[in-house]
Amino acid sequence: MSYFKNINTIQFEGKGSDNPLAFKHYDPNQVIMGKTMEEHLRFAVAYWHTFNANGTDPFGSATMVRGWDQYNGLDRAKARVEANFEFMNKLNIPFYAFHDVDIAPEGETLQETNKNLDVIVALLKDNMKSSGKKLLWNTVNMFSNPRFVHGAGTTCNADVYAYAGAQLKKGLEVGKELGAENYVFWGGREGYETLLNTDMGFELDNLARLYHMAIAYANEIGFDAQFLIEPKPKEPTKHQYDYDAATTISFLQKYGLKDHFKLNLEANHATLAGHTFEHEIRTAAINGMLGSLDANQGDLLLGWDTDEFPTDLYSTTLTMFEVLKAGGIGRGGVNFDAKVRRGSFEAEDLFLAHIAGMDSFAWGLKAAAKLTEEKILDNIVDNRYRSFKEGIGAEIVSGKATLASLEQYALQNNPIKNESGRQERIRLILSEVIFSV
Ligand code: XUL
Ligand code: CO
Repeated sequence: MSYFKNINTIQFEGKGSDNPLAFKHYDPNQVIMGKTMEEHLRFAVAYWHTFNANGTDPFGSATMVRGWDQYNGLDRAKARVEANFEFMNKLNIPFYAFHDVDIAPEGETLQETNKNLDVIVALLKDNMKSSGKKLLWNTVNMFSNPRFVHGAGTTCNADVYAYAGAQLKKGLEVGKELGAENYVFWGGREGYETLLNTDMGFELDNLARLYHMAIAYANEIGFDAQFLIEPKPKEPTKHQYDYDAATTISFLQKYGLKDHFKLNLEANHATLAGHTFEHEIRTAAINGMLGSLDANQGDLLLGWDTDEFPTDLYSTTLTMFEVLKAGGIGRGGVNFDAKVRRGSFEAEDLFLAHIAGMDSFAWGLKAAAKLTEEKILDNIVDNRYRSFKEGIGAEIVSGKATLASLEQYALQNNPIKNESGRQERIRLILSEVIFSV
């Protein structure tokens, strides 16, 4: 059965094309800096936004009725599997990502839930085999069900903690069964509302215990996916523990977990934390912690996670510049953790939105490659720090300098001269590069 009958396979037609259902920039086979675009970008479809979301918001009900909505329960779950592979095939997207509850309905008991998962995982596995599509990552949703009202790994209720452990165990088994490249932890309810009723230190100790158990179990079953933590500063909790890349890295370091994890960074989470996406990526990269990307964008006028498809070329360019600088995304990918707007309710919009995201990232990649190959920003940065290449600067970098030698130098170096950072000029150069590719 086809769920997107009126849509044909989306082809690369190039910049001259006026076909909305074609790529203008994403040419999977185009080689850039020694790798194809497909290898650089490793795009993934986010199951939850594309096959589960229906346009509901806090003020209104669903606006989107999809082909699979004619079914219920496990039948609908099976229909979504079919739709997922048709969608990936038609868009030529190699990866997908899901939460356990996205792919199979929760039962009345853990036993029933796991049975439902087994049915769908077997179906996914068959489809992956015949289509060659891969799982970028899976995760378990330990935030939607009311049992997680006080958290999962950071709950005050040991029975809930035990349930979370059981759910996580199954998630790791599912990941292994489907050969997931990564396994993601996003702690939606791992945070708190008020210290008046919260033992923060104890909650963090417990969260670390859960991660240690996950590492032990993955080793035991031979699940070799890269573990990723996805930082977010708030929403749904007020103070989320994995606030941003830096906070998450220090947590991992404190608990002896750093070697077992990398980060899954999301653009809109970065902006909620008061950072740019490129800041978060650079922070991860300089600590050897860049894992994968959740690609989306927020709205400057709204203070919550709007999960829009990424179309801001300055952001996609700087994102891909950071990725190239870090030597690539490795086992990670560019996962569209993004949803069509409530008013974009037609099935065709799912395609148009992914095309917009993929073309924007491909465009960004081309611009980033030009910035990198022509050393446009590198030359600017190198020149800016040139005082550390010789004289007193070289002594500082080599470790020869002492406070006394710095004082001796400073005493005879008067006046000190600074140079302009030329930010405005550089921004215009960036615009020129983006619109030249
Ligand atoms: C929530 C979010 C999640 C994670 C996976 O803001 O980004 O969808 O990516 O749980
Ligand atoms: Co995300």
